[in-house]
Amino acid sequence: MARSKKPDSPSNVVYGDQTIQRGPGGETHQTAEEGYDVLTTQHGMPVGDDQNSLKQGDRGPLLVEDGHFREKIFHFDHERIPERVVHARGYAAHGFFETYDSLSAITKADIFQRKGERTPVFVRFSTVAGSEGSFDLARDVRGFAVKFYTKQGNWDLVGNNIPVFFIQDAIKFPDVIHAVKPEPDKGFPQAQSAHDNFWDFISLTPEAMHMIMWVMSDRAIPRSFRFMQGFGVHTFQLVNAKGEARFVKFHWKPKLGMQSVVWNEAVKINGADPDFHRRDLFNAIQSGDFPEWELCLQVFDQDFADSFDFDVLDPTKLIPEELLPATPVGRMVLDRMPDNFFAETEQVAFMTQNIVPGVEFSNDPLLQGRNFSYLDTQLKRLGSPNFAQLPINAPKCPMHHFQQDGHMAFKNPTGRANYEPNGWGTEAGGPRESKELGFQTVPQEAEGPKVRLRPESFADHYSQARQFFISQDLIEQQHIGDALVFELSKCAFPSIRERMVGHLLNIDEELAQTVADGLGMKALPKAANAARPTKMDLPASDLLSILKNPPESFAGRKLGILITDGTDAKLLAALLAAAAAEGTAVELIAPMVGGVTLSDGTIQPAHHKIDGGPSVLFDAVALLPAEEGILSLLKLPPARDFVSDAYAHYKFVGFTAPAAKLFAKVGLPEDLDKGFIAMDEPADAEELIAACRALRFWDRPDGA
Ligand code: HDE
Repeated sequence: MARSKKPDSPSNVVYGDQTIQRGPGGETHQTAEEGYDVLTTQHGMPVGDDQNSLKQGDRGPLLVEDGHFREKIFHFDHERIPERVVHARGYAAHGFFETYDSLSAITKADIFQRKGERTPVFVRFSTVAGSEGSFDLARDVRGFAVKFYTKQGNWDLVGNNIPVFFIQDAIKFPDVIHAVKPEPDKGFPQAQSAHDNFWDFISLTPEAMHMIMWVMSDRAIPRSFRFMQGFGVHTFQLVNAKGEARFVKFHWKPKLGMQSVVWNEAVKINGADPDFHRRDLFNAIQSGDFPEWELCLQVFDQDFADSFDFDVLDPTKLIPEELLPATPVGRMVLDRMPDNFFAETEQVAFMTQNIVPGVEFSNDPLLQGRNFSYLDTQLKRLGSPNFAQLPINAPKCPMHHFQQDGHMAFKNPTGRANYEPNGWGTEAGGPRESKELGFQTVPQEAEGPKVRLRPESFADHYSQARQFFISQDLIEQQHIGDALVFELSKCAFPSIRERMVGHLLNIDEELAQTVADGLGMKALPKAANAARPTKMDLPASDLLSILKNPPESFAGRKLGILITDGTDAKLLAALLAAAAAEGTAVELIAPMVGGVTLSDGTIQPAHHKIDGGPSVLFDAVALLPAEEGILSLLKLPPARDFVSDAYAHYKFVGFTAPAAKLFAKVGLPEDLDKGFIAMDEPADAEELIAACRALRFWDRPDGA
């Protein structure tokens, strides 16, 4: 074995105001003597050297007695917990729920008793199919899970951004999830429904058709979490102090309105910024632009439920708001990011069975099945029955019980009473049940034989699918058709495509024909056998459309401004001021991140180098190049993509005259449409921002 060489100490280096000490091998030593805390092991022993493991001789071998090395690597090896089996990729924030008025007439839930009262919440948004490291803009349902830390315990409203679901009975959940996840022999595709297994299952599952209309719509590619609605999906019950129960459906409505991206944009965003939705929520909250939703309730009784042909216990159905308005009862504001992603976002354990007095389940078989699932999954993920002791899961109200011990028990009872009844009195005897304050299930009749049967009232699979489709704006209908063609084109088996078109024939013949044409089918297949014929006369519900319910402002959105050397400083300042007045965020893009020299000689740093700030990351763009800067832009492919993508994605584009050269280079029509706003002088800045309130210029015939 080679003898060790004599250490030859390299000299220390100076970075700014810091002197970094170098060891003999050139390694960095920043020591506590320089004012830092002393680094210790988990057991508190101060560490003398965190750069080198203990070796016999300076070139090894390693020694087993190095406890610090062993502990550090051991802990690292165990850093991961199992990701969620569904909804693995998520992002969360803290905030509060504020009750508008007392709802004591319909529920005794403490959270709804007092006007203006604020209850802390933790909200996690997620995609369903992808793994933890997948990209944000998958075409997928989004989870919308809210934990209310009420004074009567935690209430978890574990919902989605779509008000209906794929299946009617929880026993089918493993099947639908297996089908959408990567195919087991191949291990791909990741975070995508565009593959044979998914469409094979779906095309054999007529009850999924209503949900399929939603997941093929723009709802499945939201612009960000801040622009999504949320839904409790199932019918729940509210119970008042008199024990009177009513049905309820929960809706969350975003203050900023709804907004989605277009599919071609989604595909490119996933490459440019896989964390697009995470970054959006993080940046909005950190900059004080707190997202807000209203909680709205559809409350109804059994007679109203009986007035429908469908069953309110069927989670593939919704109640149109035109028939029963959703009344706002409070608002939720997200105003604080977690301190630590793992401790809070990863370890938060939502469970549908977490309800509070005044809220009860219905007999929806999907909800009932979920109530079994979530406790199991948390034990698997968090590894101990004490997961409710983790700070993110612990209630913020007093908590007393006799459960004890187990892995990682760190809140332990004192005293001798760990059972009841006991005779140790109020001082030492521990807690007791309360008929008055405690949860009492409202007594409800149940009857019938034990059966494995799907009720007949669940049999109409097409009427509401059709109703959703005809409620959409024409552009949205076209997107649904495009999405179906895209997804089914990824299926290698023609039989699967045909089965799907067979279902579409029961929803809307024109849609079926469009999809068949888009797939290059020579003839239409037979319509699928329907357990119940489609009701053709259900009226459109405009409130189901995103585009029919536009926002009034460009607030909360983002403008990307491309600048070069020589950009007019006054024009830029005017645009920044107009955006700030609207509440629009701005990011600057330049050929180099170090920035440009503006017309008045000031150096303006940029947020992005041009290839790191493509136009897909912004809701609208402005190109403010000067003559002296345009020539270099013409040579840059990312600058050309910046323009052609903004055009194809129907974006509003503000521009100075020199930008016309770039437009010509990428082949935009000479006669620019009204989505292009010329910016000759500072006053034009407001015109651009005003135009952007429409979010997109859909009248561009050759958009993506
Ligand atoms: Fe879930 N679901 N789910 N789900 N679900 C989970 O619980 C399950 C369903 C939803 O951000 C799991 O903690 C079954 C409908 C959200 O942490 C698991 C069924 C809706 C989240 C589970 C459903 C949801 C989950 C996996 C069929 C909308 C993420 C990890 C009966 C109303 C919560 C976990 C978070 C998570 C089971 C159907 C929403 C395995 C069995 C319907 C938002 O327990």
